[in-house]
Amino acid sequence: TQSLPISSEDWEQRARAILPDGPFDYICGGSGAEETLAANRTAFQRWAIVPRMLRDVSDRTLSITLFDQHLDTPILLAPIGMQGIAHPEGELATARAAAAHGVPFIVSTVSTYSLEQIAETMGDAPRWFQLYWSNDREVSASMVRRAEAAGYGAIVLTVDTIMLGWKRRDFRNGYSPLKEGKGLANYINDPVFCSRLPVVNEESAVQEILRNIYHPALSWEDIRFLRQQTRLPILLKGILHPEDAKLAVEHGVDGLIVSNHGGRQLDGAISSLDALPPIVEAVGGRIPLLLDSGIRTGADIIKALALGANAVLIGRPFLYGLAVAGEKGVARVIDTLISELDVSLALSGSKSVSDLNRGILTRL
Ligand code: FMN
Repeated sequence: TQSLPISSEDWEQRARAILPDGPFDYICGGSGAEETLAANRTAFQRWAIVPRMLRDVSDRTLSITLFDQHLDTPILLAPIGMQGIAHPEGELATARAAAAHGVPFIVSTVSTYSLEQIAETMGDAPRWFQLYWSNDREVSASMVRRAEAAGYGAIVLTVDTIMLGWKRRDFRNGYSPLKEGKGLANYINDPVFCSRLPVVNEESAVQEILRNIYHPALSWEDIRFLRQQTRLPILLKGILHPEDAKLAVEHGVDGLIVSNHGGRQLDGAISSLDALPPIVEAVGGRIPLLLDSGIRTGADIIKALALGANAVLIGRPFLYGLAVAGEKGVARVIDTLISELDVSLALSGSKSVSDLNRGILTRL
């Protein structure tokens, strides 16, 4: 048997060899000309770490506190929908690997298994629920109630998907994972959603989801409604403009995920790392800031934290791990990233991820 890969590039190559073109391109690709996808990587390369020496870093910690919860590392697994296209065990395998590492798993609205089934595999391990807004807001409210009941610790509302990004690869392949039925579980197990269907079957569910899942009318008014539905922390995922960050704080949002959806939504959008510093300034420490899109190495995490992120999410790398080796693959991706982060922290001359600051970075 081939040994498991170490780098995210190797994982990607192995996944490409296993998966058909449709699912692989859907996972790896970005929108439009994939300029934002590329920018997410070059942004990290434009910052360099200027490490400090002779600082006795024998006693180190990667741990952080987020919403009063202790976490062993500043890493979370990003919400990735329809994981059944990568591996038959999908989110169940991911959930087990995340739970074993104490890494919070953010479960997508369009997961292949229901949020309750996923929660059941996780015991007390930390998990958050990612909400795709529904035009029928009672459906959104119902999903939030279910997430609360199933022990999810936060609601992540994704705000950059009011329409589907323009994905040339999927057009070429004629591929649509939702239509393959891999993202229905949370809908067909939702009493409010099902009460809207003429008949409860896969086809009518897909039609109803397609009517509901794109919501160009989304506005701050909906945030007010969501705020009234739950006492769980609410994070907005997909904020890139500092003015939106300020508005989020004014609307009682508890945290932000600075993200361009891994370059899958607005092509031409700013990389999330470049968007971070102005948002850090606008928010002024009032709420935690997380970042995703392009995190691949321990050094990337050091750079994001030094620029003011409190934690980061990883996306595609763990999904490649899932495709190649199921739970073991996800576990290995998490393990190697944590080890790399620890080595990078020590060699940067820091004892704690929460001490990192701009003083150890230079802009190239
Ligand atoms: N973000 C969501 O908020 N909900 C989703 O259901 C969702 N599905 C995704 C499916 C795939 C295949 C990929 C690659 C990303 C998806 N995302 C989704 C975006 C991720 O949460 C995350 O923002 C992105 O993958 C981070 O970038 P990275 O892949 O470069 O690490």
